[in-house]
Amino acid sequence: SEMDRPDLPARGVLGASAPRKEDHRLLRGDGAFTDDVQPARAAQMAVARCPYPHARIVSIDTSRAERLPGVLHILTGADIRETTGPLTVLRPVPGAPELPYRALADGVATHEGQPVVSVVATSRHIAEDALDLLDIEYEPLPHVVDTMEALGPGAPVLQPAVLDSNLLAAQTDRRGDPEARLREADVVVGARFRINRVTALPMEPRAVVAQWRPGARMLTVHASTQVPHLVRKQLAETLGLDESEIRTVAGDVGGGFGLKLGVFPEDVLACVHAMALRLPVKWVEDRGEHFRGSTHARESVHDYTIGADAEGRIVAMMDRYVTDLGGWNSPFGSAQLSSVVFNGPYKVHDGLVERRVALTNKTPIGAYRGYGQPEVNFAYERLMDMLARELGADPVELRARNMVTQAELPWENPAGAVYDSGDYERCLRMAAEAVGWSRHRDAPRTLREDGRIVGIGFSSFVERTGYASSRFLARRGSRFGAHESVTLRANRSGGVDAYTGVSSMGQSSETAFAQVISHVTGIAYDAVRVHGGDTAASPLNTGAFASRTMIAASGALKAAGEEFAAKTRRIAAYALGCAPEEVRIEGREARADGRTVPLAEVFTRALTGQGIPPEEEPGLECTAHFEPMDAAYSFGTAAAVVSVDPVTGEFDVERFVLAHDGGTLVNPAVVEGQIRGALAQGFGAALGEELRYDPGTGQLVNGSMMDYFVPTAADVPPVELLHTEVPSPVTPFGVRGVGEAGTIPPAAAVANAVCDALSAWGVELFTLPITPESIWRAMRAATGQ
Ligand code: SMO
Repeated sequence: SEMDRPDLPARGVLGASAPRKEDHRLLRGDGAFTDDVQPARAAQMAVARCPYPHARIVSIDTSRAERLPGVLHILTGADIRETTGPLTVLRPVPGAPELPYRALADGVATHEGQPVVSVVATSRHIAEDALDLLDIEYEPLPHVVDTMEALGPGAPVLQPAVLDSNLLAAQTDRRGDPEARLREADVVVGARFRINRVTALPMEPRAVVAQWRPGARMLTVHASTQVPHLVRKQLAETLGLDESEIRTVAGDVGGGFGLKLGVFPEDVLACVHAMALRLPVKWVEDRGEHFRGSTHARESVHDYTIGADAEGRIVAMMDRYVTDLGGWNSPFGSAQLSSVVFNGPYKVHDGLVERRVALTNKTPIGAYRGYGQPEVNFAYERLMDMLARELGADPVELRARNMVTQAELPWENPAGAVYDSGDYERCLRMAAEAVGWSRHRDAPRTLREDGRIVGIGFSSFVERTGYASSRFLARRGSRFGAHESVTLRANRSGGVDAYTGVSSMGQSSETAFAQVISHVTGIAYDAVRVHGGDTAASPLNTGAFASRTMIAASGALKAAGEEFAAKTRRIAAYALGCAPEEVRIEGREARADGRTVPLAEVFTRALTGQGIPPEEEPGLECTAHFEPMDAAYSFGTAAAVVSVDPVTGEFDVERFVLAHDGGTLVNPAVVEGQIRGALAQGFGAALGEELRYDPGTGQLVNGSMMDYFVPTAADVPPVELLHTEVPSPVTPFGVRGVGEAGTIPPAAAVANAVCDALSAWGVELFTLPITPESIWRAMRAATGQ
């Protein structure tokens, strides 16, 4: 019944767990990351960063640094103001005024770690030594690091030239009259939920190598990025160059996770230095810089309320939240998907979501895998359990009663998101069954022999993947579209080279794209090679984020593949002396009626123009662009089994089951890897990650791998994955995105399990991360101690 669409593929190469094409080079240490780009005579850049959360730059004296042998070039904010424009923002916060941001602080720095001076020298260590010789006089200004205080009276205003408070923007989506429904509701639950500030922490930090050939007017920029074509555009705008004068290349990218979603100050600085010096300039971020100078994520405060009638039917959902943007308007900040899916999988007519965006003197917030969805899931799923307790209802049945049903889809939520298709309840039932919920439900929550109490918690979610059409984006003020593209080019070995702007960052696009091309054309999977991430060798595209790559690219792969196969058949038919309709492409051959011609011969004919039909043009190269008609919504339910020591708050996640639907699976092994990887990041944020600022000094106090919790294999609980495969009607082949789902449910499922175990005390958790200490404190609060 899942496969009831005739246009869906039977499981062949599309749907197989094909071995990853990327693994050969990566497992042999043969990956080519930005740091592997080693041009002769490359100069190295180091960056002096503001040590204060908020400071006026009174003066900069670079003379001592300039005299250090080996120092080649130094830039300050004044130089940058003359030579570049502000960094352009890819996706401005809707409704927000522009906050011009330069690659180096222009008079005032608004966060610790903001670049102030950049130095290029013959080696990185000389460049770093030169930083110590810079005489920069700062006048520290009053700072604010707490999100709610930043919006309160008396807070220092970060952008006084543009704003009279730290409220950058406020937006409300509403449908119906949720306030009236709440007044009439039989039960209302609500709380303030605090989401921790975390960071994506890719294994490879950011990196850039810029090379300028003035005679050719060509700037070649190798960068570790998810969006080479967008970085090219942003660099052109900021540097005042023509786009044709820039080539951006992303080689292997050692994790992006949303963090590498646009141009950063250091990219611009490396280019400015390279153009001034006429030498290649390289910068590779170190981990300390990464913690302060890249982007953070997630930090937000949700005041969430749900009202229901006595039967447990939800009558209103309201989320008023503040998202903390940090010190400037980063290219991709502000957790906008919290608004889009604020009601999760639950059917509600009357709803409201209000988003306020606050500036604080902290590292800017950027995108991070999940992009707003883990945050809001924690709030609404905690409240679903609290609602169940208020009503004396089974939390599984309460969820099932309120989920949008398969028959009701497509369905538009109060924020205007159109959920496309799915069977939400089925995933919920699968997860509940897998953890033995019906037995556990009625069992007393008593001490086990080891002094622990076992609890089970659930989290159901709907996840937006891909992100809608360019028309929708234009309404929201986005500066880019929604399309993907590919060029397929025949080679004389009898294979296909595919060129895409998508860079390879762990999402297996080379593997999955080759599967789709092979499926559409009939050409052997092994004969398809995917080249990604080079703006000079790929048609214009959007990039790899928002779980969107397969959703958008599959349409381009399909269209280009069909055109490519049709011409292949016409030339093969000419060679075989038959009609094109009689030709089948199989592996590395074209066949008709028992006779075969190797594709190497067909493609050689095409590329030489010798031995092709007279009306046929030589060459065999097809480019297609595709824009999906809307986002697809993945969904699922996680169930956590947790044991808690009620005295100390120590706990273990003993089992974690995720029943998930990613639509048609192009490569199940890749999907499983994507989900497990995202779950690890979800557990990190749920169980320990938290970037902490000292309110007195405004300093990040745990900005190192020694101090910041990152889950290791030993910290990630055992995970059991279950899949359903409901095809999406809005995407080619019925695919949904799968890259981010795992980040969404861990926090809510684990918190709900802990609260289930400790329900006799009425313990409720409202804050992330969940730690033995936070549980112990919640126990004390609940028992009035
Ligand atoms: S947070 Mo993702 O790379 O859209």
